[in-house]
Amino acid sequence: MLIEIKVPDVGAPQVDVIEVLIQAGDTVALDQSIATLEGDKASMELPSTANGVVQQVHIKPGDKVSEGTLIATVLVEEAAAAVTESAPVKAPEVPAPIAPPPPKPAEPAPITPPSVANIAPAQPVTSVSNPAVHASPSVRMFARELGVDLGKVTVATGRKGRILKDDVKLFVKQVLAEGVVSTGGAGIPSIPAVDFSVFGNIEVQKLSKIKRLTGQNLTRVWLNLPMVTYHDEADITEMEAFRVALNSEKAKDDIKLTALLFIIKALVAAMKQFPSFNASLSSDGESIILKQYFNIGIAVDTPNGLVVPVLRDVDTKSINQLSVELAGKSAKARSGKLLPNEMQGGCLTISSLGGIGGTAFTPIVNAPEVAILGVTRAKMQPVWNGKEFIPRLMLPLDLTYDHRVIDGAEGARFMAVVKQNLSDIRRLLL
Ligand code: CAO
Repeated sequence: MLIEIKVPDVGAPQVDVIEVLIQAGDTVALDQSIATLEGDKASMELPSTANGVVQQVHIKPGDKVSEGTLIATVLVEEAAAAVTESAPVKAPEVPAPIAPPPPKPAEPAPITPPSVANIAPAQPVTSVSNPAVHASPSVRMFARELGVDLGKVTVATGRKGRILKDDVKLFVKQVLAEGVVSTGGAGIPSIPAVDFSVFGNIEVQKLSKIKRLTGQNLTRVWLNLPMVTYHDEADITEMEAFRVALNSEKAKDDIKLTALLFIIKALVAAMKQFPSFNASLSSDGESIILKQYFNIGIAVDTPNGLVVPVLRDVDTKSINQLSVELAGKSAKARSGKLLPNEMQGGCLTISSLGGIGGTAFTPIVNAPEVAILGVTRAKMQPVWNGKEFIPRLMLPLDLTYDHRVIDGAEGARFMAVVKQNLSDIRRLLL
């Protein structure tokens, strides 16, 4: 026989239909939620009053209904009908507040120890009952079952910003695809998803694995390290003349010396004077680990993204040796053949955009290292020598450091020594 399920006394003259949870052909059980209604003060799940098969659904989201409005017709077995017809309507268990209380201030991000590995560990999604979010009890239950914190679901496609089941599913899909929770653990809301196709034609390209891992690592560093970037310029006029002379001598060999090789040497000489630049913060943040080896990472631009091969024991190698090693490692990096151990153990990194251009930029520290040196294009500039302006080749340098380990004055002093070493490379012999 056919049973009509109607809106019971909901304590309000009229309520809105927020979600319809059944469709024709569905089998419903007694007490199963079939729709979500929302009044001025609360939202409620409407339970089925019958066991059977839905024949027709008479409401849709957005409808206004009142006591007695027909919700659905359900075909039930004769025997069950006698029992189910008189089933009472269940009062809503946990009414969701309509006006959410103001959100709690975000908790500060825990400073997690940086790790050498590039892959951020996947954060488990936590099950947190968050009364401030706007969602029906059935969606809350669904989220609880999946262990999803509704507070982290930023796409809410329901009316008045209500989170629907599909929004929770989308969130879970995104988390699984990314391997991490996109909020980055600092209580920072993630950037909402936008359907760009609404504004014009689009093409979706998958990020390379290197780009995805680099992105995760950079985000982690950005959130964990208080970074400062200090800009300065080194006069490399003499160094450049020497470099050009050496290169013309070596024209018959395959070796080409670029400014970067001298910068590597100048940096290592400064690190010897400032051990805190050749250090890492211990994982508990209580001490500094000073390194007695000098390995320099070089950021290399490859078709698949940024990779950082490490030149080991730079202090023991000549500029010629370093030139061969850098050429070999950057070629390997560009052809994707660099081995993982060739990218590990760096003490400090150089990111040189000098071959491309630029006047300054703010590189991000390659944690757990404590600093990174950025280099942009050297340029002839008029420099005042006390009597007149003379043309000098000036190299822009950008030093970003972890302010937990390095103070501003120390950063400036370190940079002064790097500059001095580059301006008079005889100092590298000392
Ligand atoms: N000022 C002026 N000219 C410079 C220069 C500088 N600071 N640095 C390099 N050049 C010149 C070189 O002398 C060379 O000139 P010639 O062709 O006339 O000989 C030319 O620019 C190209 O140099 P290069 O880039 O091939 O060589 P390099 O040793 O300077 O750098 C490497 C090697 C691997 C670091 C570089 O090729 C590279 O990949 N840089 C990009 C790094 C990067 O992407 N950093 C960003 C990280 S943050 O996203």
